[in-house]
Amino acid sequence: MKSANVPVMNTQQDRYPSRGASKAQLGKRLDPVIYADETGSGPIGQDLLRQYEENGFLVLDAVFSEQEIRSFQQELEQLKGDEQIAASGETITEPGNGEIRSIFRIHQISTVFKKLASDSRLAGLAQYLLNDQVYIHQSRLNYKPGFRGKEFYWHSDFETWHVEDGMPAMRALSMSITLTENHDTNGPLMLIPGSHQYYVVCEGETPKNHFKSSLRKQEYGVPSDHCLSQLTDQGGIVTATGKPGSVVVFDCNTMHGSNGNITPYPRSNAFFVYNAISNRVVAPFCDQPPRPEYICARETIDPVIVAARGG
Ligand code: 6CS
Ligand code: FE
Repeated sequence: MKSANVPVMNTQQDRYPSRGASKAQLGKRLDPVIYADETGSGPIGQDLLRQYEENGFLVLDAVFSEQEIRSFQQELEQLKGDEQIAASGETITEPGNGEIRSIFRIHQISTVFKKLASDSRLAGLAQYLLNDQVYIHQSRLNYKPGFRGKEFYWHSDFETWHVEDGMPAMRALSMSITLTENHDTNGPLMLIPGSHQYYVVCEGETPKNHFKSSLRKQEYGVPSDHCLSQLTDQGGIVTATGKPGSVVVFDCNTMHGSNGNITPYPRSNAFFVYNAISNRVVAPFCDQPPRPEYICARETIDPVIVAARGG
């Protein structure tokens, strides 16, 4: 049995090679966007389904009630002030100051967010779009505090999850729930419509313990300027603004990022990443050891039991 700290290079055929000796280029997506069996009726109508397939994301407004939102916001503040979480080594702080940037594993450390992760409005929709049972690959709160909240540079989550976590195919999606108002000024999520149809191959070797820097400021697994320009020239840039309680559903491969926040108003969101059970991670497609469990579920892969809305 190899010890955990010896890189276990994946010998499986790599359908989405990136980094290492790769040259920056726009590859093609090899997997469907919609896996749903569209013969029956699903939780969203045909128009939203087509929009998701074409753009790679959907913005759903007013999904949660005022009361639900208040409970999420109280939990957001409670977790931020939790000394045990701060000392856990699993919290990411903002570059340049100790302010909380991200807290991971919220579906495990918080009763409120554990319930939210299995809510049918989220998990039920994920199961439908991915046409499989789903598990939480990663969950997190991104606080993006006011005044000095830093950016999340452009990236495809899938490129990181494939290369560094060993996610085989594009059969996963993220749901971002707005917890504070996402204005066009306080660093809202920006997405490039249609970018999910290209696999953006990145250059550079994945550094050792890359997650220790990438979650604060990502410099590897990011598109070249030329590739990014090709995507934005084609698809433009959409900012996902919304009041608390709205949901952005985005495909694992949709190119996205967000600017810094110098306004006094935090831009805090909760993210749940639903991966199809049939797409569980294998060994990383790079020569680094697997990332820790709080960033990528590997030991604990439990299918989400979808609960009735708010149930
Ligand atoms: O490395 C990751 O898994 C994380 N990085 C970003 C910027 N988005 C996805 C995910 O949270
Ligand atoms: Fe991301």
